[in-house]
Amino acid sequence: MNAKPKVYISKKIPDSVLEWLQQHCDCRMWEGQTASSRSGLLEALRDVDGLMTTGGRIDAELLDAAPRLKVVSNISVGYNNFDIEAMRARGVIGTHTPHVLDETVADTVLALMLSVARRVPELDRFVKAGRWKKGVGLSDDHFFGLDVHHATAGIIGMGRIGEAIARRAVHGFGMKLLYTNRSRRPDMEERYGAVYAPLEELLRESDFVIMMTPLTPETTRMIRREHFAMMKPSAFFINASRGPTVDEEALIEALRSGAIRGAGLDVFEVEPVQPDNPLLSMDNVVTLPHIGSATEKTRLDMAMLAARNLVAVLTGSGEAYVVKELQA
Ligand code: 8YV
Repeated sequence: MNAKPKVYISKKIPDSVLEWLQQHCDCRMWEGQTASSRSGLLEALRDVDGLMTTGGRIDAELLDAAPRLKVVSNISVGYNNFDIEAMRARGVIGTHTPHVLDETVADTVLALMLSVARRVPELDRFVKAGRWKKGVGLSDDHFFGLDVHHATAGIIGMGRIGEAIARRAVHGFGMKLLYTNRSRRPDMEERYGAVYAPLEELLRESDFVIMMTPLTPETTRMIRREHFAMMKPSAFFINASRGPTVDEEALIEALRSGAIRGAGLDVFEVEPVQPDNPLLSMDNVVTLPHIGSATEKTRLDMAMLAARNLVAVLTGSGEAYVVKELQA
């Protein structure tokens, strides 16, 4: 009988997934609470056939330290951590976890929209600080927010998650929908009345600008100072894609100057976000620690799909979600 392929798991995964993986592979898992050091990771990869990971950079240095490596299985849908050229040059396959997180991330986006527009965290702090001394009257407009229902949402990046947001926005909140995407989506236009718009038009007309595009060289710093200047002063900027799709300095400036009304952010240029980041002291900004997909069920589903992807590539049996740039 052939020896089982060796795999290294660089972050703790649920027991049930590890047990399943152990039936097919000889597994070693990083047990630390914080991420392993880069040198420790490279050392661990010396004799493995597969790596299961979340987000660490997969570049030439790492690949050269892992001469047997055949597959890197990301426990995420995004794969901007892959150096595609370096992986292609060495024939290393990369897989990811699409589909299973779409609805959960869309829920997070709606949570950010509602939270920032209706000022939920800010007013929660107000109540808990014992500052609620009288009823909120008709003229107490410093407590008022803006409506989400029937507002206009502009989705930048109309993929699977964008569609799940569109469904909630249109069917749940009666919103009007604009979108930009690499290619037109007639299905979205028919199903949700979504209107395909050039970026500038979307920015000018949306009450909520929602970043959902993957991070690629083309989308890096796609939204800059001039783009915030085009947005309505009453508009909210929502980012649940990747921090570097936006010039964060420009976002900070737009929030400070009142060029836009607020922001809901699950992602940042540097993560974990630095404690002195000005975004953290703004009442009109709602922040989350990159938890778009973080529900119990979805994180379990993602880990299981990543495990299945790994085994499918290593054993040559079953389908794997190989990222499109590395497909044969
Ligand atoms: C991940 C994500 O959980 O899937 C993605 O691309 O952003 C999240 O779902 C994140 O990468 C951390 O592992």
